[in-house]
Amino acid sequence: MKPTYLVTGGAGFIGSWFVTAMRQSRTARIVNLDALTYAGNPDNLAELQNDPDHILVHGNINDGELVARLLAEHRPDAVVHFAAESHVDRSILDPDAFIRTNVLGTGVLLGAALRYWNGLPAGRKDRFRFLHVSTDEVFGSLGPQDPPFTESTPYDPKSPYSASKAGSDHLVRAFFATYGLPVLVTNCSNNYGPRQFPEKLIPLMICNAVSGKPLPLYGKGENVRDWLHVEDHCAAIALVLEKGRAGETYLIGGKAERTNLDLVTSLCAVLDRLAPSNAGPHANAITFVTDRPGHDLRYAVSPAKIERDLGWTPKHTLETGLEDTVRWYLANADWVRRVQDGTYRRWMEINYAKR
Ligand code: NAD
Ligand code: TDX
Repeated sequence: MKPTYLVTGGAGFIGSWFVTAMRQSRTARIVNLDALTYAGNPDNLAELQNDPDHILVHGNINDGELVARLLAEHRPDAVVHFAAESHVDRSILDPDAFIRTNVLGTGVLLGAALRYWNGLPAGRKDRFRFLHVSTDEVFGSLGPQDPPFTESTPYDPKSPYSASKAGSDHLVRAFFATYGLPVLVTNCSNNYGPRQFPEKLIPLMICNAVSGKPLPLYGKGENVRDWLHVEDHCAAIALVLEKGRAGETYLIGGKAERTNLDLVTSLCAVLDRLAPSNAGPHANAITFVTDRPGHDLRYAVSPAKIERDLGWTPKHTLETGLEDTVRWYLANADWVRRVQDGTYRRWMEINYAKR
């Protein structure tokens, strides 16, 4: 019989890619618990509209009774936990929501999962997994010449977002060490691809460029990120779920480090080909604005362990991935328009007007 996964945050960017991939490959039946915050979008799940094996539940991971009821009713074989507040700039302006969802919410989910797991019969108990999706930002910032993060890099988070994710990682690991709950933790680098909310660097730059707005780079654009296509990330998560060892952490990275300036310049070159502007090259719109406070200089991830132990390799290159992503945003102007509602415009005003 097909397994059932309880997925949290499956209407967001990465979660919706994972859920859609799991349903298209008929790997699992999905119960998708999502609070549908500004970042959660049922449009992201349009392909699954008539799929009886995808059940979208509008609810909060902090609601322990709801989580317990979903576990009792659907008897999942795994919990795959994506739900989080995920944008660093928002965490700087309002850390409370990050502590509530990322730390407390993960705690509620773990508590409910543990009680459910304790009641499972032996065979199912052995096979059960709680997979926690986390970020490379928990490791802090690298200098230009430092080797990339590995599974043994000490935690050193710097933003309220990364600190809240670090808190959730520690809770997840503690439930393994203390109670034996079979957990898996993945920490990945910056994702990109279709359906990413246009508050994050790449979709923000594409959306601003096509509407003739400035392209705001924080500081001097010197910060370095390691870019991973969301489809490669989701394939890695599926592999960790299937073959990963309980209690282990796996780092996932795209081996594609770029300064923000280099990345946005490449993006502008793609846009010049696919959506040329009458005002001249898109790169002319790059504007250097006040830096993000506590802005981590560089993230880079070594995926050596997941490559060696589980045989994962990314199939996208950054060059083709960026071009596909630009094409998607150009072809999906309706999706973009629908997410750029009043709340979005207020966020753009709050974050960029005074920079
Ligand atoms: P996202 O912001 O696009 O989506 C988050 C989803 O979680 C939304 O659907 C939202 O409605 C839901 N959600 C938020 N609070 C909730 C709550 N209290 N209860 C239930 N649902 C809730 O985020 P994303 O970019 O898809 O990231 C998914 C996960 O991956 C997060 O845990 C994030 O920390 C992690 N991650 C993201 C990246 C990245 O580059 N985007 C990189 C590394 C790790
Ligand atoms: O307008 C901008 N200008 C700019 O220069 C924005 C939104 C970002 N930036 C810079 C800040 C970062 O150096 O671009 C880089 C990427 O920024 P974000 O897209 O906000 O991502 P980042 O802060 O690196 O965090 C992301 O990767 C790790 C995700 O948002 C996290 O959820 C994930 O954990």
